[in-house]
Amino acid sequence: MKNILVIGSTGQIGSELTMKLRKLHPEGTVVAGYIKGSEPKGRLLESGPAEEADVLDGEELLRIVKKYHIDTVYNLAALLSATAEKRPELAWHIQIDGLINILEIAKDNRCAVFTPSSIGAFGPETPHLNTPQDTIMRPRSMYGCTKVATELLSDYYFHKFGVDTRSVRFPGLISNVTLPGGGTTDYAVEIYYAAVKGEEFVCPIAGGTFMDMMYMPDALRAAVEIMEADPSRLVHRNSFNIASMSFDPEILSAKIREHIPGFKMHYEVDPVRQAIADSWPDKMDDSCARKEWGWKPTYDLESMTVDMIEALRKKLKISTIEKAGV
Ligand code: AKB
Repeated sequence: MKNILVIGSTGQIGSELTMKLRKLHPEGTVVAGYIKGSEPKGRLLESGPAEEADVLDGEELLRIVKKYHIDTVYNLAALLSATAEKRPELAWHIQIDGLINILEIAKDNRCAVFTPSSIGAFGPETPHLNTPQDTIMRPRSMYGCTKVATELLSDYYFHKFGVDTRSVRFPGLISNVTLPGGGTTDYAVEIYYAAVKGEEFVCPIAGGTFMDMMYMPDALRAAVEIMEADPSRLVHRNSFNIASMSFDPEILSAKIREHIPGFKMHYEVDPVRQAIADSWPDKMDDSCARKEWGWKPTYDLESMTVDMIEALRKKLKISTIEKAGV
């Protein structure tokens, strides 16, 4: 029986991961942790317990871990890359001071911990094509600094104290349930909303800028599978490159146009996001994840685009009806 705490359960990843974990572990408990102001609603609230779980409040986290006999923590609390550039101290506070609170509790209460890293952990000196698992990591963004420190701290607590920490370096994640916010790769989500609504998309990332991207169902599976992997096979822990597709805004808009022929896009490049994107890999090599725990993506750009358009057409139609008060 598993008892899991998802910190950041109302965010882009958390809102879907919490529901997936509840389906996978009906006999256990999956606690939806949230911060004040972003309380869970609807099925997320109704399908299991929810607790205010601020990573900066260690006492509160400990109370939750003890109350539900938590054995695994998914720590998804983070400011994404563009927001972290605006509020660097807060990003460090949440991502690192918060992580230490979690790791200390995990050490004393024998919890496994998943804290995602990101393509943002790499920097301009990193090889951008087929970025190796083990390579130069000198990010220039605060988000990147926190992700490298997250990987190091997570490995430190494993080697020093035996805390079962594992993680993946997420590419930009594309999803249709909860919008991301403040990320460099957000454009690849927003473009689908604009296309389905029949709006022209203003792209903040320049044509020719390639980044790794992944559809949310694959990302959720990766988060679950790495935590279920046979530990004796893991040479690495924090954190694994995982990849499924790489594209630039031109390729993405052309793919959308195959399904929505009238779709239009023009560029208004955001210099902060562009500088971050330019420093990130174009395409990562994920062979270690494939070898050590059997990672394999299922979606490519075509199958993701078909699914995104269908899901958003359904979702936006529902919200139109709701707005109209029907
Ligand atoms: C961001 O753009 O900041 C995130 C990420 C790639 O980690 N989506």
